[in-house]
Amino acid sequence: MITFRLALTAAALALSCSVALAQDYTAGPLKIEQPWTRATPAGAKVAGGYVAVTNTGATPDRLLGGSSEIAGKVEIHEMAVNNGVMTMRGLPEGVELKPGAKLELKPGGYHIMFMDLKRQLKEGEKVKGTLTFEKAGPVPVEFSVQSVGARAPAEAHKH
Ligand SMILES: [Cu+2]
Repeated sequence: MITFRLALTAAALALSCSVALAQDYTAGPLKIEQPWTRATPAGAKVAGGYVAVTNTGATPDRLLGGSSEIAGKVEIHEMAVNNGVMTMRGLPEGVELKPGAKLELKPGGYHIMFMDLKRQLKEGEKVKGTLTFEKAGPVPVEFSVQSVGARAPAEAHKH
């Protein structure tokens, strides 16, 4: 009887979690919150990736880049407005994670750039990848794929 009830509970949990929700990760003093990306149109060659990283440690670290099953390469980029024009530039040195500070990679600012996309990204799926930090090293994460126009990751459900 107990086994039966457990199985039911597991099935209910699996159902309520079928939406691709963004997840949190930790790597040493780094708190990595809700990596996400957006669905892409057919034939797109690049996609942006977003995440928030809090450095709870006493020493700085750097987000250098990463890798992903869906991209030929993964870079860290910055969007900035120059003379009224939105431009994007690669940051080969990555971006600093100051002790005690939270860095948000989000649309319109710092972002992860998936280059040489190998396939189309579909809303609701999860994409495996790693984020590479200077000190914390490579950290495996999953990016949840949100809608084409999403500005933020889907809210995490409370169980
Ligand atoms: Cu970019």
